[in-house]
Amino acid sequence: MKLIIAIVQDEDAPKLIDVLMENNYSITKLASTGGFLKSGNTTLLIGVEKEKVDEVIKIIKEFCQSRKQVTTSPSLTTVSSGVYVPYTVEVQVGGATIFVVDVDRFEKI
Ligand code: 2BA
Repeated sequence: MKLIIAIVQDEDAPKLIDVLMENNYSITKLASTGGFLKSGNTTLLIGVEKEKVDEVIKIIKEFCQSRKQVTTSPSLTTVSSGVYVPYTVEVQVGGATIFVVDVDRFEKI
């Protein structure tokens, strides 16, 4: 068995969860926060048989899109002045960040 950990954008999560549920996958949804943007994203835990991993990833690819996001970062203008000036940074946030890990043991009690 495998555990798929998928970090997706909040906007994509509701539809993705619906489709995965319709396809009989069990899901746990966690509200998470990206370390860089410090804004909300969604982490899904999906436990599946090994043979189903590719199908789940295919569904995630289909329903999660990459988007540009703008964030503000403080920058030290000069070392001598020591002044922090905020500047905007545009980043491309991926459709999904996916980890597939081995599950040593799975039990429901
Ligand atoms: P965040 O950490 O908020 O990152 C959002 C986007 O900002 C990233 O998109 C990337 O394009 C950019 N970014 C992240 N760190 C950066 C840095 N040090 N310098 C410049 N740009 C940076 P994605 O790579 O698609 O990641 C989306 C979200 O997936 C991340 O949100 C984070 O929550 C998660 N994530 C990505 N890689 C991860 C990893 N290796 N381990 C754990 N979580 C990860």
